[in-house]
Amino acid sequence: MSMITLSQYLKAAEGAAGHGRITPELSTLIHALSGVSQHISAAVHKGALSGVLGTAGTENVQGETQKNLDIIANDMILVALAASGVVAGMASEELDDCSPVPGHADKPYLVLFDPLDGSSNIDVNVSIGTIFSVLPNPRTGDINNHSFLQPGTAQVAAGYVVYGPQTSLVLTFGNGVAAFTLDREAGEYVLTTPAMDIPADTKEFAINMSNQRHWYPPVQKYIAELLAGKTGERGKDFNMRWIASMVADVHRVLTRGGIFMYPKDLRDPNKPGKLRLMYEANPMSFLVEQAGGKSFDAAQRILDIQPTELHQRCAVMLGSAHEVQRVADYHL
Ligand code: AHM
Ligand code: MG
Repeated sequence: MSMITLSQYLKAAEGAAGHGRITPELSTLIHALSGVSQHISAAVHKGALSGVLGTAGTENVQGETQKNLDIIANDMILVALAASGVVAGMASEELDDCSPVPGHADKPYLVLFDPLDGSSNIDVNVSIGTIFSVLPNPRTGDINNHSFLQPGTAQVAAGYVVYGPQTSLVLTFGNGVAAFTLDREAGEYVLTTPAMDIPADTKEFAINMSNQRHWYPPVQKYIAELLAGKTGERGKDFNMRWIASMVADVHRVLTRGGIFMYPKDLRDPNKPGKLRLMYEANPMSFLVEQAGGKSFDAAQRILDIQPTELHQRCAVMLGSAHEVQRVADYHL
């Protein structure tokens, strides 16, 4: 079998017509992320043996308890991206404010990331991941939080790495979605799925059912019809899967279809969902749309949301086009 490594893929894409958005600088940035993700993967793989498990005893800006690995992964990515020489600033789930790279305010890219998504799964040996979103540097002077407040449609690249039974890197530059598998011995990612494609129909859904009593009526109606199965309105049985790592749940959707939902609910009307727009919902929505799927919050296409805050939250419904459209229609 002839193998295409990530380096070869990026090199070819840099020169190819129709891939105008893959500049050599963007390629350098993806190389930096690829390298650091291999170190994170190694630490995750060793688990308790590498001393990275457990709770750090601190909280992030959102009041969530930080795990040791959240902080370790965050620091590793900050260092790698700053050293890449092509990044002007970074923002992360684990940082209160953005982190400009000193002396690099003119560099072409800004990166937002969730260093270790699915934190509750770290200590129990279940798949977790790193999610990233790359934006152009608006070059309006110094880098501050405002520089990052661009809608998802402005992303020039997005992706994630899932640390599961295999470590996989899934990438888009706005021209389809490619998936790579880490060859640990060779120390490089190898192209294993050149074009991910989400089927428009599905029989699989992912939602945290324990929140059912808090949902708004459109979500109640939609999930009730899925649960009704063959004899109900939909005339088919649906299966449920919930890993509780967005990165792993979305990876399943990209691999074989499905709908993933984290709706806003009645508990706190001022909290529009749990997941974060800039470094969870936007990159995943870009990937899902590039693979032929759809992505909405409760009212609109997620990629069209104009952000007003770095850590803002939104509702998320993404995956197989027909199912996402159906539940979106119930909301509209
Ligand atoms: P995290 O970024 O702190 O790990 O939180 C986000 C995670 C998502 O990966 C996942 O979809 C969701 O939170 C799980 O929520 P729940 O605990 O309700 O199952
Ligand atoms: Mg997360």
